[in-house]
Amino acid sequence: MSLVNYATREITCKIVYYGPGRSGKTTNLHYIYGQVPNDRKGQMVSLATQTDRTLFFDFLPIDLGTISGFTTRFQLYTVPGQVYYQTTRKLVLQGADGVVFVADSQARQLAENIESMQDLHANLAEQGVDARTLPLVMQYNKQDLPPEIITPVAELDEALNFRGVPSFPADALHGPGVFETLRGISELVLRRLSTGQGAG
Ligand SMILES: Nc1nc2c(ncn2[C@@H]2O[C@H](COP(=O)(O)OP(=O)(O)OP(=O)(O)O)[C@@H](O)[C@H]2O)c(=O)[nH]1
Ligand SMILES: [Mg+2]
Repeated sequence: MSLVNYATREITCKIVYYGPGRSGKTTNLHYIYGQVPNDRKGQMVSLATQTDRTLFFDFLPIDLGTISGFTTRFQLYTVPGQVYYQTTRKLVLQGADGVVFVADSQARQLAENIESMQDLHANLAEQGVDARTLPLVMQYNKQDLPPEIITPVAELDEALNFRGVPSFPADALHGPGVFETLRGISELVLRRLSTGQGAG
């Protein structure tokens, strides 16, 4: 649902951070917000419960600068991961140009990751989106935790990354992997736009 305005030469794309509850989606946006200079970002809007769980969504507009003569903006959203916010997740997912799936690398969260990936596929199917071609990257977050309590990246890929899309180990709390992930999804979304498949 990217918006391309030829008159003003502006492109706006919607990126959705998806994944199970507490995987670190909001933390990604906070880190990005903290790093992007003021003149390249808008206000971050977060609607959260008192315990910091995302209630509706987070929203962060960032300016990527000029690409091929177009002012390019990305609107980053997070869905609420908790199972019972299904309706909100569908609303936030609507019209996404790209999805970042944030998995929690903790071994005890493997089933939640798988369930959330199935939920993503079901919601895309319901919205008539081809899950095989939508720009998607995987982020295996919380890699800072001790190796004995996390699932190795190769196993996470095996369990979750059916399409073999780019995957990024990350520690969103401290930063490593956050911008690599954002760059990964940006490239896929912009490539799709430039080949004309994403327009409309
Ligand atoms: N150790 C560690 N903790 C993390 C990391 N990323 C997030 N956390 C912590 O995990 C908890 C949940 O993070 P959030 O970013 O709120 O998770 P979320 O995916 O937005 O959760 P929902 O809004 O409920 O869907 C917080 O306590 C974060 O500080 C990470 O890379 N490493
Ligand atoms: Mg959140």
